[in-house]
Amino acid sequence: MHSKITNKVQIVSESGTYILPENYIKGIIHDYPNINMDYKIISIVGSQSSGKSTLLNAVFDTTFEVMNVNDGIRQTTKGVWGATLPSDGLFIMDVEGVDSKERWDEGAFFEKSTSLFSLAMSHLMIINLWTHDVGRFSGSNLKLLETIFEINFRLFHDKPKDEKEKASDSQRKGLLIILRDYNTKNNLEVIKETILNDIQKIWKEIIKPEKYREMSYDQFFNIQFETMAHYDYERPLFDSQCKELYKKLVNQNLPSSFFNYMKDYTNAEKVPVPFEALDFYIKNIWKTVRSCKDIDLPSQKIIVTDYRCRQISNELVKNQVNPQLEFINEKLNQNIYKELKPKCEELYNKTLETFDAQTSYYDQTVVLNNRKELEGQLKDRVQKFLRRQTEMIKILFTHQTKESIKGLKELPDRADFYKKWSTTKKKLLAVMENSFLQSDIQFAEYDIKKYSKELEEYIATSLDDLFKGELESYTQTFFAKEMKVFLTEKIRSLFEDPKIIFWEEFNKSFFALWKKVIQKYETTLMQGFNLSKQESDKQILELKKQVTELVTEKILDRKSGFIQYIRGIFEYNFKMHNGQERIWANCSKTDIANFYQVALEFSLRAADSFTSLEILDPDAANTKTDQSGQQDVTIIEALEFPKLFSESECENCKNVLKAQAESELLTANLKSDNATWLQTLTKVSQVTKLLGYLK
Ligand SMILES: Nc1nc2c(ncn2[C@@H]2O[C@H](COP(=O)(O)OP(=O)(O)OP(=O)(O)O)[C@@H](O)[C@H]2O)c(=O)[nH]1
Ligand SMILES: [Mg+2]
Repeated sequence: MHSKITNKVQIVSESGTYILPENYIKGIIHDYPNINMDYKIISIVGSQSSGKSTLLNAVFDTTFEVMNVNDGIRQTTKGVWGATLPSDGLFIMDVEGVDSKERWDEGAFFEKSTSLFSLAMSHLMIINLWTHDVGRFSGSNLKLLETIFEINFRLFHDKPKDEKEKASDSQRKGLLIILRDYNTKNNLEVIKETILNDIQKIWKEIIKPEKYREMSYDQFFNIQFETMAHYDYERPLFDSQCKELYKKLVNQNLPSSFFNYMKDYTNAEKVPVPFEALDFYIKNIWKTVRSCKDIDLPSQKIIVTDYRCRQISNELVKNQVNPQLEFINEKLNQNIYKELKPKCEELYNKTLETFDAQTSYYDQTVVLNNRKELEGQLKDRVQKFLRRQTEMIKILFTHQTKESIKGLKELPDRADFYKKWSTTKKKLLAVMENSFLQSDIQFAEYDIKKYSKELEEYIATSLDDLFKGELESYTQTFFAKEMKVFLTEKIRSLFEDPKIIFWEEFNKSFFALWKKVIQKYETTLMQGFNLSKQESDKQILELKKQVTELVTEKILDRKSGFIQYIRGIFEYNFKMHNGQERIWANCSKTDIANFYQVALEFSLRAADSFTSLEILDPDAANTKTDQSGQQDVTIIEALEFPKLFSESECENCKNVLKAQAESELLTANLKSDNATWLQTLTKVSQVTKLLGYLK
């Protein structure tokens, strides 16, 4: 007749301790997972030794302790017991009888506790009454009903819904009054009326909280009746009534089902909590009952849901998440982890999927809060991973950038520098960006773009700086190798030549050199460094600047010996002719004055020429031509030359030169005069000699 029954189990001990074994509910849910959202709890209360356990055993085939007649009238069921009929979706609770003689002072409190507990837990509470007690209601029977009504107020905080909605109100409890030892001499209708009148009376008399004052008892309870024949005297009838009772308790589709009033309830309304959380729910309610606090079933549901969600979440973290995190952590300890994104995403999705599946039975608002917490935990951990990963990417690419720069610097020439430089830059940026993209985990909400941008900037700036530096150093090297040595030597030799005006000769040599080398320089700039004509011209100007700096430096080096240098020019031009020293004695005063004039003017011009740099621009496109048809001087444009010697320095030098020149002139004239006098003397002596001959 009955489905398999799990062993009876004690829920609350005789002393009032919650003792349901931890794995009891787990074991049932493991074997009968369908029970989770489809079960009902039935409890039985009534006076001691009123055949409660006997009835449960007869209806459900359970094995609750029953009194042995030979032991006399003594209490049998201690505390609260339970048994599950998994295939029928029933959880039966057998409760210690009320009015027990064994419990003296503590008795009333214990009775109230077990009654409140049974009422809180049950969908249907069976109230076991002796038929012959009805009408001459003994104190204990009345007291029991009164207790049930009173304690019911402690189950809820909120008002039940209004009259119309009461049928679907899950807060409504089923009360099944079973009349024992009922026989045909009794009149059920009269008995029912008697009981209902008594109930009405009790309801009126009990003290109701303000908010419930206007409500009737059937807004809280669905009261039904059932009769049972005498167990000993009418056993066949008793047994068939038990079978009927079983059907009405198990088959909700029967019109006579005791759970008919629940047929419109939603699944969530039907069960207080999923069966898997029943142990925690029972424990919690018992704890609340014993601490004399109001129960408030709706918040108990939330507490249990919250607890279960936490438990599910913790178990997931422990069994699924942590090992995976540890695995990823290990990988990150070694290096950048390429699989970080897919691994983390898979972990995140799978964990939440499992969480959702396991919590689908619970109140979703509570579930959602817990889900968010779990999401947050996962996000936190993954963010930490991302921090490490991005740090490693940064280190890697900083290193790679430095290595690339080293490689570019070490290139043997600059013939295709730009090509190699830009390939390196593009490749570095692309690989770097890809590394970050591979670590872009959406759910972690980690601003990876910020890091990628930072690194992008670093790489770009480093390579751009390298480019600028290389360009500059190429110019420097080019100047040093191709121009400096030659020009230095040239300047030195020009200063040793008194026959020339410095700039005229310098520019000739400079132009020749420029013509020889500039093509190579320009080609490297435009092909090797990919400069535009304009950029290249700018760079060429840079080269010209180097030339002017070198010339300036070399001229200024000679500042202290400048007067001597100019004097050298004067002396050479005055005193020498075709590499031979002039013989003043052979020169007329007029000649001397002429030589003097030419040499002085030349040396003064030489002195004047050093007041400014007069390096001509070898690239001057439009050299001006003056009226005489001679090309004008076109100084290298766009460069600010320092003055070599100031006007006054030059003037001073010229004055010194003039003074010295005059003294030279004097000497020359004197030598010439002496020669004339000597000549005269010689002539005189010759005349004298001749005269002597004539004598
Ligand atoms: N008159 C009568 N006696 C019954 C009936 N059912 C059981 N008994 C007897 O009543 C006695 C008590 O039975 P239990 O089933 O242990 O009663 P109980 O209400 O569970 O008792 P506690 O758990 O101690 O409160 C036993 O001796 C049964 O034989 C019944 O229908 N009519
Ligand atoms: Mg019993």
